[in-house]
Amino acid sequence: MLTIWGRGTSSNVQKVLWLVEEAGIAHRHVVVGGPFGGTRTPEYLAMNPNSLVPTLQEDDFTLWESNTICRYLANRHGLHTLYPTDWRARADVERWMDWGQSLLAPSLHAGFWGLIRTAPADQDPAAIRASGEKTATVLGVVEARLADRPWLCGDDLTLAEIALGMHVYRWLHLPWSRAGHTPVSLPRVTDWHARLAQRPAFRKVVMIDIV
Ligand SMILES: N[C@@H](CCC(=O)N[C@@H](CS)C(=O)NCC(=O)O)C(=O)O
Repeated sequence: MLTIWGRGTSSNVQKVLWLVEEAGIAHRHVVVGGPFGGTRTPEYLAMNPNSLVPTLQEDDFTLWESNTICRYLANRHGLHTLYPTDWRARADVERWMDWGQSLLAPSLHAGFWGLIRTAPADQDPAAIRASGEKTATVLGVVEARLADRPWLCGDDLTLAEIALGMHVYRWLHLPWSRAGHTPVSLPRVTDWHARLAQRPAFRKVVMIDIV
């Protein structure tokens, strides 16, 4: 039996939960991390010594790092549309996954944590605004990429979407105005998000209250 450990409010856990929902992979979900705790027990640390979420557990096999978990599941279940076997097509998908971890997520971090996980009195509006501006600049790369294709890697939704979709959902729905910030309009990114929002798995896993 496949078990996914991690609270569903985590962007990295959402990637994995969206994938298993999207692909119809049977699984058990155990909520741990953040306010739920449970990631510092000897049993959990034996699976994930980082004390972070998500963690995949399948019989005696355990795995951490959300992007790696997604690639493992796609390989394990033969999801070749989501994760192509052609080397160049595969590298294109992986490139966007890496880009999400190294550029998009870090640019959004201060905005998300500042607005959602920080008490109003302690918020730093300038840092939140800078995060909003940086995120829009970074997403400009996606805006350009979508000029001639519906999905990041062509005609099909891939793991590239699964690695990035929740960040765009948050960027579009964060209460930026509380910090005096108005996000620029990125129409192709907004349309791309609207296509994601038509998918039941995305709605179920990602389109939750931002908490
Ligand atoms: N690179 C790791 C990052 C994992 C990570 O930082 N997870 C965060 C949530 S997004 C976490 O575990 N935070 C502590 C907690 O929730 O207890 C991955 O992609 O899986």
